[in-house]
Amino acid sequence: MRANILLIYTGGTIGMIKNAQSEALQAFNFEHLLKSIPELKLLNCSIDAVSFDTPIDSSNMNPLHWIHLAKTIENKYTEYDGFVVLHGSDTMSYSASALSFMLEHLNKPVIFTGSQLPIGDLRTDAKENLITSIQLASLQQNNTPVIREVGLYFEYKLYRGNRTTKINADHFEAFASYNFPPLVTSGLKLQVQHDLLLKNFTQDKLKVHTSLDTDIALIKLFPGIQQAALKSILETPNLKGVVLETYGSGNATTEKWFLDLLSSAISKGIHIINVTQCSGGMVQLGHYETSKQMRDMGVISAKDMTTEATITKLMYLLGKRDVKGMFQLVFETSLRGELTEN
Ligand code: ASN
Repeated sequence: MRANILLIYTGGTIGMIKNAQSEALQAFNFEHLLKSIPELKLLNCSIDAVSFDTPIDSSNMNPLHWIHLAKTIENKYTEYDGFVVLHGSDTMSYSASALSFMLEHLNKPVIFTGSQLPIGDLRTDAKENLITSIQLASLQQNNTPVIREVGLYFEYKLYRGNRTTKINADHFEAFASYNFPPLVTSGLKLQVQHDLLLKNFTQDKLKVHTSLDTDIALIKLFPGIQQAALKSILETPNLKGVVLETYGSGNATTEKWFLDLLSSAISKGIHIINVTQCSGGMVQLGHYETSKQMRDMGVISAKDMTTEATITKLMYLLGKRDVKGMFQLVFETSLRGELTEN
């Protein structure tokens, strides 16, 4: 069966051109991008495309754009077999993570991709990234999509979107997924790791969640962090959740002022999520003396989630009314393959 694919263009380097005066790269229109890849006509699938009215550099991405993306997919869900989202690389891991939570019971592929060099550049990585993403979104077995989750394809690898992080601003290999292996590797053939794919064989209809709560903060610990700075963040009006980037397997200073600030925030109903600053590995609260008290006061473990997945999961769960009494349990459970349960 010839798959129907919807390309959703949000902007990013892939479609950018240099401003003649300032020489800065800026987002350009979608027709320019499509004209630059005549190869798309050779693919064995039919492709339609929609574009953001104003394509953006992904540094301008925000939750309203995620809602727009999720609704676009919802409105076109039955018409298409797969979706490819063209997105700037800077915040692609945040968007892919957010969409993974927002699209519940997804049973079609949503593949994020982009490039490090614009499509018009002679050495561009855009063509391979885009063409292979479309092929991945078209993969079918017994007339059903092989990939049924949000993925991120870049430089010969398809990763689970909510496991990725941008690791390099200069290399073509811009993304990594340190805590989960690639779902597909593109060599002479597409090597699909079927056992790693999410098995969403659900009969439930796609459910799109658009209520995201952004009353949150991200705090990265460093030796010498000041009480006044932490206190002022924790006293932000309406604050509902904090992602705390800790050391190693979830460790932090045991100074009294620090633990007192955390425990008073928790007693005010603020959720504190402990995620590691390390690129790989897992938070294990109580493994060291320097995380035991946080565990005992009710700090939540992000386990081996990325910061991107932790932040977007926090926005998603704070926006859901039905998890109130079970917030910690739900946060520490894998909802879309974003963490390893142990
Ligand atoms: N600044 C660009 C963006 O994220 C970077 C890229 O796409 N490579 O939109």
